[in-house]
Amino acid sequence: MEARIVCMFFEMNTTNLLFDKMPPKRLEIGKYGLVVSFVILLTCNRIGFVVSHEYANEVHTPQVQRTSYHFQPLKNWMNDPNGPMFYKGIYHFFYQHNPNGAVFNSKMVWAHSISYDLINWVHLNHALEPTDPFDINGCWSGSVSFLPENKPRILYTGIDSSSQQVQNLAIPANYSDPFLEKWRKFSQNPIIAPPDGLERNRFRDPTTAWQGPDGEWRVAIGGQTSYGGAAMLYRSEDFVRWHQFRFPLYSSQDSGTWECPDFYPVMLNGTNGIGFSSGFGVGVKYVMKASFNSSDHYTLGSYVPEKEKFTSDYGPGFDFKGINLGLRYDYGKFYASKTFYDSSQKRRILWGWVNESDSRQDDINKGWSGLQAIPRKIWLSKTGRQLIQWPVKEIKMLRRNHFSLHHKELRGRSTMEVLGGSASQVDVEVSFELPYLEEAESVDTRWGVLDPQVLCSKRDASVNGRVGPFGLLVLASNDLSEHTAIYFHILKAHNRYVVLMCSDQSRSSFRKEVDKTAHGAFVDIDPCYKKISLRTLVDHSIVESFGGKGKTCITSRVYPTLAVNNNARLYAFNNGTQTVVISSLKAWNMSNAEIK
Ligand code: DQQ
Repeated sequence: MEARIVCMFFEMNTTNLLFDKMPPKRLEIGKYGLVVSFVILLTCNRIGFVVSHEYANEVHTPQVQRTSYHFQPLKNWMNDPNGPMFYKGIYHFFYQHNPNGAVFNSKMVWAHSISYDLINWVHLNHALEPTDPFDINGCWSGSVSFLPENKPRILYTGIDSSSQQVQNLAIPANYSDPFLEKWRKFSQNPIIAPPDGLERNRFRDPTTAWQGPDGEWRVAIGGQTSYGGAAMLYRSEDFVRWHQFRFPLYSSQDSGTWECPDFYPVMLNGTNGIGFSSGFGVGVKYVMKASFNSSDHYTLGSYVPEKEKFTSDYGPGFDFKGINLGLRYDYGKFYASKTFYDSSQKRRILWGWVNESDSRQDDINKGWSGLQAIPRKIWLSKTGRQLIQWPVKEIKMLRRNHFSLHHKELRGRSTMEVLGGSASQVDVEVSFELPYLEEAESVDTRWGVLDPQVLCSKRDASVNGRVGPFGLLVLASNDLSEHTAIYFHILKAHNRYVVLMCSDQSRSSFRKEVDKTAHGAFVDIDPCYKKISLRTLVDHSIVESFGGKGKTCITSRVYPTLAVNNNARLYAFNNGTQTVVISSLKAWNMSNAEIK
C-alpha cells in the first residue's frame, strides 16, 4: 500500500521532481578557470618503457575504470545514441539500452535522459520499450524529426514478432511537457515494412527526415541491397504513408550492411551548423555517413533533391571502402553515431557510442558496458575536404586547476611530467613546434599506399624515430611502466611530409586479455608550417584525442591497473632524436559531471 501511494505521488508530481533533480543552469563557461600555480616537475629523463611489473597484488576493482564525466547509464549495457534533440530549452538524449544486464540483448529499449548543458544529465523513464507486436523483440535505433510547429516525432526500428525489421512512429503524449517524458506509439505501426527482395533483418535505423522543395518528407534507412550497403530512400506527404524510391540515396558495393546512416548539410564557410529547413542550394555541402565494419565512415558531396540523389565529391569507389584510407569521424572506437542541429546555438552536434575493449565477462563483473564520447561540435574544414570536430564548449565548465607552460624544449628521447599530480580526469591542449622538420625520416613507399594503422602498429611510441614519436603519455604510472601514448610522427613519403597520428595502447594495462590494438590515421595539415596541435580528454578508461585542431580524432578504451585515480600521471614525451618545442601546453583536472 505504501509503495502504491509513493508511486501515485511520483506520477502526479513528476514534473516538479524533475525540476528539482535537474542541475542548475550553468550559462557562464570558463568562470571556474581559476589559475592555480603549480610546481612544474621537470624531470627530463629517458623514457623507460619498463614492461614487467609485479602487479598481481594491485589489481583494482572494476569500478576504478568507470568514467566520471562521460555520459553513461547508472548500470548495464548502452550502445547507439538515438534521436538527440533540443526541445523547449532542454537537450534530450535517447540511447539503446539493455536494462537487464551489462551485455547486448536484442530486446533493446530507448532510454531517455535530459540536460541543460550536454554535460550534466538526469535519467528519465524509458521512452520506448518492446511491448507491441511491431517491436516486441526490440526497439532499435532511429531518429527524431521535427514536424511544423516544433512537433517532434520518433522514427525507430522495431524487431517485430516474426523478427523482421520494420519502421515505427512514436509521438509525444504531451507537447507542453519540456521533458517529453511519455511517448505514444502510433496505432498504425509499422509504417514501413522491409521492401520485397531485401533480407528482413537488414533494414534499419531511419535517419532524421527532411522536407524536399516539393514539401514532401524524405527519410533514409540503412541496410543491405543489391547495390551493396545502402541508405534506402523513402518519401511521404503525411509522415505516415511512405513510398520507396527506386534507387538508394547512396550505396557502396565495397561495404557491408549500412547501420545508422546519417545525412545532413554543412556550410561551406564558417563553423555554424545548419538544418535542412534552411533550404537547398549554394553555400552548402552534404555529409553522408554510414556505420559498418565497427567504424563510422563518411563522404562529402552534393545533393540534388529533384533528382533524389547524393553525389560524392570523391566519385564512386573512392569512398566507403571499409579500410583505413577513407574519411572517418574517429579512427579509434566510435560507432553508430548521430548528429542533430542545435538551433539554440546554431551548431551541429555529433554523438557517438564508444564500446569496451575488455571481455564480456569483464562487463558482467563491472555491471556496465559502453559509454558516449563527449558530444562534439562538427563542421566543414576550410579546405572543404573533411569535417572538423571539437568537444562542445560546455565541457570547459568541468575544468579545475589550470596548469600551463610555454616555449619549452623537449629534447630527443625525453619525458616531462605535466600537471604534477593526479591525472585520471584531464583536459589537455598542447601545441608543438618542429624546428628540425627537415630531419624527418623517409618511409618505404615501394609497396604503394601507406596504411596509417599498420605504420602505428609497426612504429609504436617506444620506437626511436627522428621527428617523432612525440606527444602525450596519459594514464601513466609513476614509473611509466603503464601508459597510453598519443603521438605524432613526421615522415617523408612520396616527396612530401606526412603527419602520422597514433594512439598506442600496447602498454596501457598489465591486464593481458584486453584489446590493445593500435589506432592510427594521417592528419591533413601542412607540416611545413612546423606546428601541430593535440587536445586530449582523459577520463579513467577513455582517451579522446583531437589532432590538428580537430582534423583527426582517435578514441581509445584502456584499463590501467596501476595508473588509476590519484596514481595516474600525465607526461609530454619525445622519443625522436630531434628536439621539438612545446610552444604552449594547458592542462586542467576535470571534475565529475552530474549524471543521475
Ligand atoms: N545497434 C542497433 C541497431 C543498429 C546497431 C541495435 C548499430 O539498430 O543497427 O541495438 O550498433
